[in-house]
Amino acid sequence: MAEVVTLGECLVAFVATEAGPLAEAGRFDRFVAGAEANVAVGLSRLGHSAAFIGRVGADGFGEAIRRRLRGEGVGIDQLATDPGAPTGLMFRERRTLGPAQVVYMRHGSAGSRLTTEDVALAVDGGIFRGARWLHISGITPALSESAKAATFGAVALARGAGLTISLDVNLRRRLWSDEAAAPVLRTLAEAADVVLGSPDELAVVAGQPSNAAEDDLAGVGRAVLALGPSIVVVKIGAAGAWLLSGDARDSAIARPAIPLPLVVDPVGAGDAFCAGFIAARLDALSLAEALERANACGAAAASTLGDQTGLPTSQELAALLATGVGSPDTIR
Ligand code: KDG
Repeated sequence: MAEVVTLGECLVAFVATEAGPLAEAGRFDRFVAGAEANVAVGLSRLGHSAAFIGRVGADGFGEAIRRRLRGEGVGIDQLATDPGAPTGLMFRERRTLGPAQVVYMRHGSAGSRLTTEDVALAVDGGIFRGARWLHISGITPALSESAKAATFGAVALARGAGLTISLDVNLRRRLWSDEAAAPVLRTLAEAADVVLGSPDELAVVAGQPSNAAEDDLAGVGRAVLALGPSIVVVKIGAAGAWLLSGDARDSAIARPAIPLPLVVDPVGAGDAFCAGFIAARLDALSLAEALERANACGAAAASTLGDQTGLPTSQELAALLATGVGSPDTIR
């Protein structure tokens, strides 16, 4: 029995050990990644049970994912092994300046072959029994038509089961264009209770140009809120986070980020943020406290290499919140 259910593609990520262009990268560290799996691990470390629906290939990478998720206490009874396709992989360079290049090897992967039947089987198997929350991201519907249908299927079944639904927009422009993504993400946002995203992602959900939030962030937030969710959370990275809720349409809550002395690897920080936010809401904390926890989890993740490495435990999070600063010396 898990409090939070999520679904998507869990990948193996190879991250260059040294900063520099991918063309020159000769050594890589191997990590388990994938936005929704990162959230599940984040929740588990924060003391909340999470289960993951997905597929991996019948290969060593799939086994690495199983071992990792199982070891973190994530429920993987509904993580199927697909003998007909490999586990998805990604390669990432590291940059000290400018955006880092990512190469996916996930087209036709096992994870992208998720189906509505997989979700229905998981639900018939009782995955929603005792669950309170479904978390989805905008990556899964970008993977394939069947994964898109699986995402919508999960949302419909979760709605019927009375779960709270969160959508992390996670617009991946290497998987689809803004034009292709907008109507799909919008429909998912309409069905969600909580929508989280960066300003440009939320603008796309709102049907506006991706730079619309530069001039009118509040307008973009309100446009997403008008689609139906009761909470819209804007992740602004180093500038912290901001939210609008249906209870207080005109008054936003903003919280600053924890200043980091060094951003080691920002990838996965958004997932850590989601885990912190969901965990706080499950703990019945206020929206402001949820933002503070989310920011702290994001900072902790960005301070280490790999998506899941720095996801804090409850004790680590408490220590970070108590000191409130990002110097490694202050994290006890
Ligand atoms: O949020 C981190 C993810 O972007 C990363 O783990 C890989 O899921 C991934 C994706 O599709 O980009």
